[in-house]
Amino acid sequence: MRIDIISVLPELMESPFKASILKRAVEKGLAEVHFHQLRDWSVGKHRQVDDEPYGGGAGMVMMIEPIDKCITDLKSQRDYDEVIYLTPDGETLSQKIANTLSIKQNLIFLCGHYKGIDQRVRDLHITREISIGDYVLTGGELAACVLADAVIRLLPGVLNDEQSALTDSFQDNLLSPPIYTRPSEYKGLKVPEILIEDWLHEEAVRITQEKRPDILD
Ligand code: 6GU
Repeated sequence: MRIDIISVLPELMESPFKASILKRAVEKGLAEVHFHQLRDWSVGKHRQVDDEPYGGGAGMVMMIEPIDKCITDLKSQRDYDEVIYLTPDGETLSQKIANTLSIKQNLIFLCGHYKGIDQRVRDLHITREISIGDYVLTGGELAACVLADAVIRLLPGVLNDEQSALTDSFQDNLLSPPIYTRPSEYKGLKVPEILIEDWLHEEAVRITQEKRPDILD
């Protein structure tokens, strides 16, 4: 999968892909994430990407021209399955949406800023609008990272068996049960007996498998 992220603040999004599971996914070539500084497609010498809204009102609007140029340029290089605009008035992100996007090849994420983007960008290029919840962030960048994380971890080969996405909360409409690890008692707080019994049984099976597989049924 390839994700192209268009933003006025690409540097805000670099670290999530430089650690842990996402880093490994990128290193293994399972996911490619490319950042594009929108100002590189601005026209004037001031690298302007926003302007006042027609009809007045507070806040600035992201201009059509730099965004259209950037997306058109990307589209000339490959076909994109979706051009996603990250915006608080989009469809709320869910596991189902992440699953759907995880089988796509090429995605564009456009991060909104200020009061939003010129409506004509939406009409011309945007195929899907996604929000990560009912609250307002300073821009779409953190939301783009959340979406990329939710999608990339589902790509085959990204998680190992123990981390398997199939046992995730939400994947089967069941939340995860409470889990525990050692010590069995901490400041009087105990791990439920039954889990210790299960663990003892598993240990017995494991040791038998190792030493006397012939007596196991
Ligand atoms: Cl995608 N963008 C912004 N600016 N705020 C949000 C959001 C997106 N999703 C939830 N809040």
